[in-house]
Amino acid sequence: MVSLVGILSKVFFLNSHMQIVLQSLATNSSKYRCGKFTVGKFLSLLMVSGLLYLFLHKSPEGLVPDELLGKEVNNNNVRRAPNIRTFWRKPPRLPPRLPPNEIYKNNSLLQQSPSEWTSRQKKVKEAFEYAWSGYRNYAMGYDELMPLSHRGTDGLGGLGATIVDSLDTAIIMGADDVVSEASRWIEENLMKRISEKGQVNLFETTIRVLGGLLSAYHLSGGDHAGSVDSGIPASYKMANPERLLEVSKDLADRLLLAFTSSPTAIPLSDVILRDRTAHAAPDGLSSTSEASTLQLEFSYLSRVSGDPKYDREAMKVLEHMRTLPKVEGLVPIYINPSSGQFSGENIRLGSRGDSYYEYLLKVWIQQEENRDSSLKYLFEMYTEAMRGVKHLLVRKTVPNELVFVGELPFGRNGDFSPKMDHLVCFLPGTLALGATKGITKKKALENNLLTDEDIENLQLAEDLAKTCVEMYFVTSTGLAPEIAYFHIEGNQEGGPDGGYKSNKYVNDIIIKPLDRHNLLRPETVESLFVLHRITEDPKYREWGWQIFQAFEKHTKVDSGGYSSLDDVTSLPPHRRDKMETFFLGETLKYLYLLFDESNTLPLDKYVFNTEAHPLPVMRSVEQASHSV
Ligand code: DMJ
Repeated sequence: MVSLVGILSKVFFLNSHMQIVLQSLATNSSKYRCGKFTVGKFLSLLMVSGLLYLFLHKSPEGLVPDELLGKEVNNNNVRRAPNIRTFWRKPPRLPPRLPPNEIYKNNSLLQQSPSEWTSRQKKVKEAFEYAWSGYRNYAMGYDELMPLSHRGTDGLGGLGATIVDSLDTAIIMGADDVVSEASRWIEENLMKRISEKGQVNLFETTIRVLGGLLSAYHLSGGDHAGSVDSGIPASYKMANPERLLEVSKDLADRLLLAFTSSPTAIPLSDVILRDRTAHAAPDGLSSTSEASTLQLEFSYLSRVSGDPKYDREAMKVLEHMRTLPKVEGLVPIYINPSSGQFSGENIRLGSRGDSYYEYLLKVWIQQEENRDSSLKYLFEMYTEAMRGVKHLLVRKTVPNELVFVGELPFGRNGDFSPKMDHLVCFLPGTLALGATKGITKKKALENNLLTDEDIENLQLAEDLAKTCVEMYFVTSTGLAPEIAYFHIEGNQEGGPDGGYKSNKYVNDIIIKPLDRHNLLRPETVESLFVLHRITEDPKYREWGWQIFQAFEKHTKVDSGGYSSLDDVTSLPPHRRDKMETFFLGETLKYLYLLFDESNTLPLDKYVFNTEAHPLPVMRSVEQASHSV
């Protein structure tokens, strides 16, 4: 595009010069008729020299070379036609070749001006409004949109999950119409739905619905602290906080049955809302991550409602988990609410394990007043677990040394599996947050706040984030598969079999046929957002922008909304007919905040629940006055 514009402007420039010459020829024609050299011949000569000029001064292909944008250029495969310039011009003097990180630091072209980021942020807001319009037009009141078949589906119990998951994103973005529509629906329908609906999953309903309601309550000024720290302009539309709190309490009272009906501290996995009863999953087991990812929401509700029961029940889970045997801080992915013990030996940071580790840190961060006292054990559990991750799960690929987190499906004495779910890509953000506790790396270093272990964890966060983005850049759509395998010494786990872009890491990352779907998940952009806030390195924004563009190109549906994909390695990718609630609740919110120029929702004052709903860090009055 840039080169086309360049050529056109040159043609235009040449034409205007020719017109001037023609005009003067027309007015002074006799002066220029010398012997046989007529006006016609002169014009032909002029045209030939014009064409020659264009040929010799063709614009460069673009402002930024592909390789600087993360697109690998395979020079071996590119055969260029011989060009007359090759004979005429000296080869350009190239800058020294730098490793990717240095390229990003040093390239001023990549440090886009603030207005460029603001315009990119606006595009994310437009994408959010587009996603919402598809949902509103075809699925309003359902949990999720099926964007291809133009209808809704209730996979999460029928509480209008997309609406509640979207509300705080709309508030943060200043998408006022969405705020009005979503809050009106919640005010008019949600209480009734809660009293009439059947089975819901405790974890999903807590992180998406309760978390969404409470975050919107806070941002709307419900606890009288939102406007102080959030950085959201006061002119943006808010919801009615009293109503949100009322609905939150009603929902949480029913969800509490999962805790109080269990014989142990581990809650049952499902609740029948209308009956106010709870039961275990058919196999009797709860996921470890599900049981341990409820505390940010329940503790905040206790704080704002003044009723300690929510916090008490939810915190019992973590206090109990503290007492259970672990493998260097790592835990199996199932737990039995009947016995209160872990079940099996499968250890991973992907599905069913992930947010256990996330909440150890975030619950500790949330209750600032208790960090050095009653909740100190949580940071110790987190620290021990991260040491376990580094010792037992982190490996490097061959040939290019990508750092990844694998699994121990049969415990510490079983074989290591070089498999990593996309879900694991929450970990770079969590590690970075754990290192600086939400302030910038620069500030933490200036104030001597980082231990050697913090610096090591921050480095691991950066290395893992790179691997997560390469899971996107290695495919032909530029979108990551749900699961990747990695090539390690002595274990190749299959090999690339098509569908990859020309990319340096094709031999390092293996994508198996059944793992090639993309559900519009947020984890990588979540980590890019946190890493950008903490390191202030512009490469994280550039990576996020590339991922956003790939979502725009391959998942946007003409009639409204965005769709999950079946296969990220095929072009065009087959679509799955589902827009997950977390695309609006998390993915687009994190992208919007990644491109934000003004530190909205600062990470030392806010903690994002695992569904990206920001809740305030809770401080005692004394702590709050110290930090002012
Ligand atoms: C979300 O519901 C949450 O982020 C959860 O912790 C993991 N899975 C999805 C997004 O991928």
